[in-house]
Amino acid sequence: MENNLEQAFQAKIDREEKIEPKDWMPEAYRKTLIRQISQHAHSEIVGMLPEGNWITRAPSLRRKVALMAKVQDEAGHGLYLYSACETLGINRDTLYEQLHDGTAKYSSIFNYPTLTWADIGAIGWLVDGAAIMNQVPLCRCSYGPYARAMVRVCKEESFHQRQGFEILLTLSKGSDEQKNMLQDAVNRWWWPSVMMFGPSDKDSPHTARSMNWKIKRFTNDELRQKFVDVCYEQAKVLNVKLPDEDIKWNEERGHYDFGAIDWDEFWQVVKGNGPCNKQRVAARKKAWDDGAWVREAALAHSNKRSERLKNKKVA
Ligand code: FAQ
Repeated sequence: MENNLEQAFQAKIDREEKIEPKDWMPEAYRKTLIRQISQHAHSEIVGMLPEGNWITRAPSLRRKVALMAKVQDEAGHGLYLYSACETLGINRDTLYEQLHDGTAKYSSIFNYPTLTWADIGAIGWLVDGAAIMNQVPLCRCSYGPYARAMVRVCKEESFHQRQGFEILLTLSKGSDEQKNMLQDAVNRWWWPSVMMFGPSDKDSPHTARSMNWKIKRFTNDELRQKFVDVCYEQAKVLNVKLPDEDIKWNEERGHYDFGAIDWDEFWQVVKGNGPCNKQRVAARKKAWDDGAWVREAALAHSNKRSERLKNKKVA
């Protein structure tokens, strides 16, 4: 019986039909989606922190308004993604608990500090750029609610990428000090952005199955390569050097070769030992604790309202 259901499920995926919340699905598919979508939602919310750090110090009103809008967009992405995740039968409080107690991951990239204004540009260009590369294919993910959430997220992310690039382009035409600030930010954000795509395919335990289920449409290494190819050309426009001595065009492959990734650094950051991991989780826990009175007030209001409605019905 289970076998037949599984075959019908896979056939549906192979026909490029979407799986919806009430459809039968293997437990492992459900768990994989909860893991990936919740990690993604947490990343959006934690990702607000390094950028939020610069709202009060943005160099002009125009930059401040754009940055505030971007950070708000990330909150919105987190909310769509938590909602998509809840359709798989897990509630939001449990998801938050998993973030706070460290059982759920979020993207390694948000454990690095934002030291100068150029870092805000570098996040837009490189981090949003990497996010788009990874997320556009997720618009075709086999799970309907996730795929639909990603359509809007991607539209907004591409705008974020452009605002980041424009910040850097402005710096690239500025004083020597501004040009140095730009180069320094790219030096620090390049490799963590390249790592964002996850472990290389040979060390990625989930990729093969997720490709078969059409949750993922490309492997981590395929997406990483596309990212490097695109960024190399964009770096020329910014007149900035990517901090990789080994990056060069490979005629045979039709791609840029690039240097070795420091996987030890990646896993250290994923395991909680990056420069800002503790600070990020502490900030999220504090926000949760500080919001307790709002949750209590909202609950008291909704209990009162249902009581009133019940009394009305009885009368
Ligand atoms: N950081 O076998 P795989 C954004 C973990 S949103 C931490 O390859 P999978 C927007 C992985 O969970 C950025 N952990 O796993 C924004 C797994 O651990 P587990 C987030 C990582 O799932 C911009 C283990 O390693 N985007 O930036 C990372 O098939 C600016 C083995 O890995 C998404 O989440 C990492 N980088 O592929 C916001 C996109 N990479 O669970 C603010 C959706 C891997 O076994 C400002 N997610 N791990 O303990 C995905 O596409 C996939 O989940 C991957 C990982 C590609 C991230």
